[in-house]
Amino acid sequence: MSFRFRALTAPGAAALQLWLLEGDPVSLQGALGKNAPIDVQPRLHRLQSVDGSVLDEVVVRSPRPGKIELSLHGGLGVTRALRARFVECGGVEEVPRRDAIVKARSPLAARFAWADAQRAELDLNARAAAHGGWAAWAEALLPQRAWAELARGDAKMVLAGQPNAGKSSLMNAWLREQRVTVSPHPGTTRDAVEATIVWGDGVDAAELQLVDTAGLWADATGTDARAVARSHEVIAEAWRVLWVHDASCAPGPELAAGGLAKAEHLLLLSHADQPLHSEVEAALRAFPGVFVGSYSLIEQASEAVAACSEALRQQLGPAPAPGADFPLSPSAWTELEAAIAARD
Ligand SMILES: Nc1nc2c(ncn2[C@@H]2O[C@H](COP(=O)(O)OP(=O)(O)O)[C@@H](O)[C@H]2O)c(=O)[nH]1
Ligand SMILES: [Mg+2]
Repeated sequence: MSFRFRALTAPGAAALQLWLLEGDPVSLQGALGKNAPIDVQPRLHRLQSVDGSVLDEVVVRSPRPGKIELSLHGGLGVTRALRARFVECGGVEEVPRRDAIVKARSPLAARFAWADAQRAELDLNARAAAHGGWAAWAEALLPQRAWAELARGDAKMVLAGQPNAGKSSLMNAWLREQRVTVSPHPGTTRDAVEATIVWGDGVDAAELQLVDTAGLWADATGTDARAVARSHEVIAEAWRVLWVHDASCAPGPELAAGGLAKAEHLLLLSHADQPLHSEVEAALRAFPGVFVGSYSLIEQASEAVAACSEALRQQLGPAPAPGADFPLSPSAWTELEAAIAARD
């Protein structure tokens, strides 16, 4: 005779933990101890560990015969002792089925993981077939691909531009704290500095990693050259690049189409409180991506952050609807891209 048990609360230390036990009533009585009160009403009980010492004072409730809910304190020591006792009494632990949902770190991740779990028994080919085949599914889904990266927590928004453009000022404003050194000396930020924010609203709020870079400068040598090389690497791997350019300075070739800037990139002009450089307008016309606006990061930092956020929202378009069949795994997206490439 045996019983099954599983945690209903997320793994890790917490104030309380809740467990569900199911099996034949005799095994369940053995699991809790022969004197344990088993009733539809919640009852207090001193649960003993394998060695006979009191493990915790727990609340036992049996909504129906063969099923027990157990609430106890949430410490990791209590969890270990509880598992040991149940295994000793012949219990078999069920791996939580909703693991991805429990691990989800944002509302967007949780709702996509939930929708994915509903289709766990279907393989990707079956899902693609239900949408008219891989090519048709890919065509419908690819415009929303950025949402999959956001939901996975992999989305990196890299702040790039020349030294002293205001990248760290913008990053600080976004984080609403002094996380990054802001300094008038070029190259103060040597390495890429990352911080995670929760971006977006309600059920679409997702983790977004902001990455501040040292910046790009043409005549760099020594450690500066290494910092510039690192900036290039981070830009190449970015989910999005947000270019920051000091509007009172001449733009570099990186902002023009054919330079580093791409159609999905964003551009913010800083130093709007200073005279506009004569070459900036032409650079704006050549920029292949989305122009966010001109701001003084000294006087209008929060407006600049709101504008970046809004530009990103516009660019991404609406998130996949709740319950939509929207795959998250990178392998699914590789297949979708291959399907589009094969069709072209
Ligand atoms: N007047 C003015 N100064 C700014 C603006 N944005 C940044 N700064 C100043 O420019 C300097 C460099 O800014 P920082 O954010 O460190 O630039 P980064 O090198 O791109 O990270 C600092 O002294 C900032 O206070 C702006 O819009 N207007
Ligand atoms: Mg900086």
